[in-house]
Amino acid sequence: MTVKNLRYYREKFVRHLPTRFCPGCGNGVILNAFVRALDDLSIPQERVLCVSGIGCSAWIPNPYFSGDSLHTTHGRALAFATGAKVYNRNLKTVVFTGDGDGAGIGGNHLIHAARRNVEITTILVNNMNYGMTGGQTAPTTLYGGLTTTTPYGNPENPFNLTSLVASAGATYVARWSTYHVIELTKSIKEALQNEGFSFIEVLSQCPTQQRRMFGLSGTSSEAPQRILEMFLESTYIRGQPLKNNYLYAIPKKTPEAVFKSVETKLSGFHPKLKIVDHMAFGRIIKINTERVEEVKRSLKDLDDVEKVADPLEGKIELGVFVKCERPEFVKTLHNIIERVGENRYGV
Ligand SMILES: Cc1ncc(C[n+]2csc(CCOP(=O)(O)OP(=O)(O)O)c2C)c(N)n1
Ligand code: SF4
Ligand SMILES: [Mg+2]
Repeated sequence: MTVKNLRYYREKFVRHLPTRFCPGCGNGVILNAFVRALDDLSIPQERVLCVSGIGCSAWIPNPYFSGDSLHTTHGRALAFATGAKVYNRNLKTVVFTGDGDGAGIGGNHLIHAARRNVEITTILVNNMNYGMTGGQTAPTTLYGGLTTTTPYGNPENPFNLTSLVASAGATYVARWSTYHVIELTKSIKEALQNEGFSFIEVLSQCPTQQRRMFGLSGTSSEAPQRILEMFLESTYIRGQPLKNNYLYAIPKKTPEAVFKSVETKLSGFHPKLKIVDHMAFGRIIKINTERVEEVKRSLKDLDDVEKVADPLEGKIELGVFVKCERPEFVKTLHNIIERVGENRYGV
């Protein structure tokens, strides 16, 4: 990936308008990764059509991307994009959608576009809630998550979107987060070159709504950084060597209140302790140690600790999950149209 001056990308690819995104929102990071991918592949803007539905994430291309875009109705971006692609196969058609837009109201379009293997790159911004309308629960909200419609915790389990889309038939499927910008940019480049349906889920920070969701009680200005660090803490990358020299203590009270007793209990092991935010467990104590099994045993009889979690417990897998070839819908459709014109039957 070649890295140019930020001003270059801004002048070339971004409309100069006041931003509507809240401070620290992940949507700007995703636009940034997208335009870098286009630039790296030397895809001219005139060859790109961005399509979006409704939601904060739908604003990434429209109005901010300086190129053709179609801002459609809630959940229907993929239906519009399919029509556009059938009409003009030469367009690089890219859908920006949210988790509510793409997996809730538009969930059916998503699985069928994947099944058909339509050559569309879909970037689904998963901020785990309906950001634009005030932080309601989405089909991606984590179990127990606090949203405005689940103030006592979400009773539902979230979709595993990459598994869903992979099993529906997409030929490129990946998941990254707004922390993993280099990998995300590389993935967008791969998706844009795939002759078929490409799907990238991006875990994205929505400080405005996720402060409540993840119980981040600090100031609003520190939330974006804390959420990004939480994405790093709560994920692992498929195929990369995993560290096993740490574990987590999930406290019964606040981690600050329990820190001292954990430190005292483990003093003989000389571990490094740190309070971290974790998507599955909230604010917990991370214990770095080479003597994991002994530390685990020692913490078992500490009253202040609810549970000890292994490194991978509750973590979300990132990476590229599918990269394969299958007949593409629009190409097949045009072949059929040609055969109909020539009155030829059969495949
Ligand atoms: C048919 C219809 N139903 C409901 C709405 C209200 N609405 C606007 S945006 C939105 C949710 C968007 O959530 P998501 O796709 O996750 O986008 P985010 O704002 O989180 O990026 C809803 C329900 C609408 N605009 N149209
Ligand atoms: S509500 Fe969330 S997703 Fe929407 S602009 Fe604000 S931070 Fe971004
Ligand atoms: Mg959302």
